Amino acid sequence: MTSELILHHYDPSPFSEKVRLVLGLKGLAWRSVIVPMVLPKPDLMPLTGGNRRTPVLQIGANIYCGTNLIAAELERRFPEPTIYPARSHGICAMLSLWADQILFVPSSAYAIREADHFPPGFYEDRRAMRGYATIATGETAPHHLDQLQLQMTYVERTLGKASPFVLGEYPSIADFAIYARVWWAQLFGGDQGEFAALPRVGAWLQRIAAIGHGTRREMTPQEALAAARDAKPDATAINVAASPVSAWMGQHVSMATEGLGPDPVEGEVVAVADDLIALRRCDPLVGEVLVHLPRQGYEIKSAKRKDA
Ligand SMILES: N[C@@H](CCC(=O)N[C@@H](CS)C(=O)NCC(=O)O)C(=O)O
Repeated sequence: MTSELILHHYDPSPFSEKVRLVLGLKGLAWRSVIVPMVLPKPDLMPLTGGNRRTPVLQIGANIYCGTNLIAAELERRFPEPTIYPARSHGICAMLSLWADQILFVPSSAYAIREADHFPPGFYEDRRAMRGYATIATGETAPHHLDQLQLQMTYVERTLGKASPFVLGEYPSIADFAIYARVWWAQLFGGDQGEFAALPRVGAWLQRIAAIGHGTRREMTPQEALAAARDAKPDATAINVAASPVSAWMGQHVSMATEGLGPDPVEGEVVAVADDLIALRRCDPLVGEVLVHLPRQGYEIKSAKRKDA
């Protein structure tokens, strides 16, 4: 039996929205597990081994972190329709990084301008995660919106009659990464005409929203943990690459993001591919799991086995 696609996410999560649209484009059925917006996340940690970021994709005992990696894995398993039309992997990766990291800044600062929409402790949690305050008050919100609008003019200039999507005729992961930022900025208190001056962007937003999320069915965290416990991880599907980091194969390592909020995950390297490293780890609650982490933006270090 093929394992179900389980997305650990929460509704007001822009990175999750990006993945939900991939599921929508591919017309997939998936199970939804809602994770808390702030730490602690006791039902997620047994699966990821320390990566708290949202979303996480679980397929049996295979765990995938990072939205670009999750999208690539969904593409590998369900190639049609593609999220990289006309061999656009490279440009998609570049545009996704722009959306995830550069567009991220004003869109998030604007989105979280009012505390009413967030659980208690939200700002403190994010401050601790990033190491700096991310709160946009009423005073700074217009500046962040201005920065976001400015960057969205790049998208306005890219879209045209013959190019309904960022890369032309077909939607791609680049559309979803960019859309997720605007969706997030408008989630609380939009639409107050934030993008009224950008008519092509306005029509494009509606086109992307119409793609939907596929077929979502809720699942409890306990059911998801049981699904991992009952499955065996499988590294054989990974296209192992000859790369400078393949020297890590078989070693016990710690992988942490280079940026703020490192969230280190430890395990034994069992596969190295162009875009990912898979770590095998054992958890008392779920047994053996394979945590797939992106190589992009992650640092890998030798670590001592706790049981050694
Ligand atoms: N590079 C990561 C970033 C994910 C991310 O930062 N997600 C936000 C939510 S949209 C997050 O994890 N916030 C903290 C949390 O959910 O605990 C990815 O592509 O998945």
